[in-house]
Amino acid sequence: MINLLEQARQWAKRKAIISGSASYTYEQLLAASAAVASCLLDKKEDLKEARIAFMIPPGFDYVATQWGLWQAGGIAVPLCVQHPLEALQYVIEDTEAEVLIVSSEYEDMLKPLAEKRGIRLLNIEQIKTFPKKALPGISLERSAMILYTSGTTGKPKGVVTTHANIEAQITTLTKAWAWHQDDYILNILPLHHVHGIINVMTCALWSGACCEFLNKFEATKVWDIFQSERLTLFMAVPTIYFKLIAFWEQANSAEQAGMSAAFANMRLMVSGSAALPVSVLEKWKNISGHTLLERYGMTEIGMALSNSYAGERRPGHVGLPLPGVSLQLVDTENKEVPVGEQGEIQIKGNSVFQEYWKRPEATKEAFAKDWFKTGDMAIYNEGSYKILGRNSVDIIKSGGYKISALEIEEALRTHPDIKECAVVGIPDEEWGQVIAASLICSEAQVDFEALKNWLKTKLPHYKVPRRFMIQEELPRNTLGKVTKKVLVQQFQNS
Ligand code: MLC
Ligand code: AMP
Repeated sequence: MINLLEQARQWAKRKAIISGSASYTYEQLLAASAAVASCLLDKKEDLKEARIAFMIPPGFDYVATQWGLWQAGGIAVPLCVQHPLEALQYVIEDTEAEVLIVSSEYEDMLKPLAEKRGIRLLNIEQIKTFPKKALPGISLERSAMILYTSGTTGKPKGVVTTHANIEAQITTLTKAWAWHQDDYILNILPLHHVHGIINVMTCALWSGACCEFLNKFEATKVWDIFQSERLTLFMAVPTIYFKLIAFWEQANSAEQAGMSAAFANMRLMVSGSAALPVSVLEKWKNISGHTLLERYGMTEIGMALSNSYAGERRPGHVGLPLPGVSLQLVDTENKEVPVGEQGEIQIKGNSVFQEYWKRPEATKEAFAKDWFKTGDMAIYNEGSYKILGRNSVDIIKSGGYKISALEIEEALRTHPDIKECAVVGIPDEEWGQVIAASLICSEAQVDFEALKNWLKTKLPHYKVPRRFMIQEELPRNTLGKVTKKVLVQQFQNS
């Protein structure tokens, strides 16, 4: 039984979703999702974990689709609404999606692909009023969702979570952060990653709260909504707080005073998905009066560490394991490190994902016995953990998105003018890291703008390097940790 839907029945008449000028109750959500489920089932009794990909902007239709396919026994594969066709195709093909649900604006783009691959294409407008039929019972052990994440090897991998995993991820957060039915949150995050899907949208809907959606982050719109004083919670990546601060700073002093007075009803503001610079935490405190609650998580595990809701929120730290999450720090030999020494974070608990989709070897490698190896380094420091960065320089986090340096290098090496290259993330207060590429070229002159445009066609789902450096020769073992660190230094000094 999917308890999220059971929960929703008790809030039937309450407002669940606001998008634009439209508002929807839990009752409407339940009805539309049952219709979606009925249409998906067609003559079947259970979709038996068929992958249902969907490309729908944040809002009512997105949730009706997600809840609908879950009730029919499908696995949710949310597609990024900003991705171009090539990137969508990778996800659709890798998951072997059987059905593709779209909102009207994406139908033309996806129709040829659906036809070519024999995928059933449905428009959400046409299915959300479908006559209701009997729906199967879905046990919590069944797979529920596949989200894509980059690693140090190969193409992005699909992270499969079960209904039980998702429920564990939600319930630990709703308790720790005291969610209740009178809460009101704004979602400005993309809905193909856990931060937006679980922490914001699903925690709200589990709690009987209201979730308002904006299609895309815009500082001016978010400040307007803050000033309406309807929010009680807000969650974002550090880059977004940086941009909200920049917007406040360019306002005149009367406007600034008005903006800063907007937080009386706000009870919690959270930051995560990347390290929160202490400077951003402090500026935000001066502007809003709120000390951001920083927490640490990952697609594979949901949220693992959180500063305290009611107690101390220590700058530069991510607090303690959430209830139900076990954590250990280990050395390179997989032995627990003594307290106060740094080690890799390993996580165990019901919130930990089931497997990488169709990649048994990668799944096996990701675990040490039953501990998931996060690849993040941390240290325990007087009652709180501090994240020290990743143990691989090849994973870049930029704007809260995970990016594989190796994937960009592989693409760059296919360019006729590039003989060798190395890609690194360089520290940046706004983006966390910005991508930089060090190149050995066969031509003395390289047109970086042309190169960027070329790269966009090769890596349509990625942000491309912002900075380039031409080298005579790259340090030996450039792909190893030490020499990539040298490159980072060179970029920082240049
Ligand atoms: C965009 N730009 C960048 C950039 N991204 N520049 C450098 N580095 C980057 N990473 C540039 C663009 O090229 C463009 O410049 C300008 O910024 C505006 O681009 P945009 O795409 O419109 O950006 P914007 O909408 O402002 O997006 C910024 C953002 C977005 C922060 C809102 O990146 C975002 O939504 N991030 C959230 C990702 C997220 O949810 N992660 C959670 C993963 S789950 P120009 O010059 O072309 O105009 C996870 C687990 C956990 O991590 O713990 O939560
Ligand atoms: P993703 O794979 O996109 O889910 O990103 C997860 C990664 O984001 C983690 O492995 C960390 O490297 C990083 N991350 C998430 N939260 C934090 C945080 N509060 N501080 C530092 N890094 C974080």
